[in-house]
Amino acid sequence: MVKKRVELINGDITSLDVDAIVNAANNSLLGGGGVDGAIHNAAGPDLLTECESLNGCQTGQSKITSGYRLKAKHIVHTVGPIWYGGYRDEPELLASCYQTSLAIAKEKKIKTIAFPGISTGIYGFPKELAALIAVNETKRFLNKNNYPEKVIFVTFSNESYETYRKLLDS
Ligand code: AR6
Repeated sequence: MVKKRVELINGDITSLDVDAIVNAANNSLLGGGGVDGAIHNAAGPDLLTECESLNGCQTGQSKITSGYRLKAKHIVHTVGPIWYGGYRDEPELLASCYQTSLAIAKEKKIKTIAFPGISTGIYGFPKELAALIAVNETKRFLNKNNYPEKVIFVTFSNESYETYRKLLDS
């Protein structure tokens, strides 16, 4: 059952002992603020060196690297859309972030992958709509695929935790 393959945690994604964590990156893949900055800080400078070899990433697409000093073995870097009011395909692009990240997890036979709320910080995507897209795309993917075995949503505030909890309980 798909419900048993989805978990929710409120906390710092960089501390998780999972096969892969997802990074809310930008098109350059060369680091930034928010969760991206936290991941680069925790993983160490070798992450930047590998990212420099990737030639960036388009919005809605994802690329994988090693996790370096993280407990997580891999980092899936996905580039969420900047919210411009919803008229520039932002929902479709955010859905694509989840689809492409999960497709990489499937291809690499990653068992457990953890997602932060892509685009919901500096990029300004409305948090409730973003959570709905995250949950719907994940359930859709897990229904059709055996990998990843488990998806963990990682929130960074009590409010976001409640938003996901309600969606996952319904
Ligand atoms: N663990 C889990 N979630 C976190 C953490 C953490 N350590 N830190 C922040 N969050 P953001 P975006 C949450 O701004 O909106 C960077 O500069 C945060 O509360 O990190 O996709 C990139 O380089 C929010 O809910 O990413 C890009 O330029 C969510 O993670 C740009 O920001 C995403 O917030 C991407 O913006």
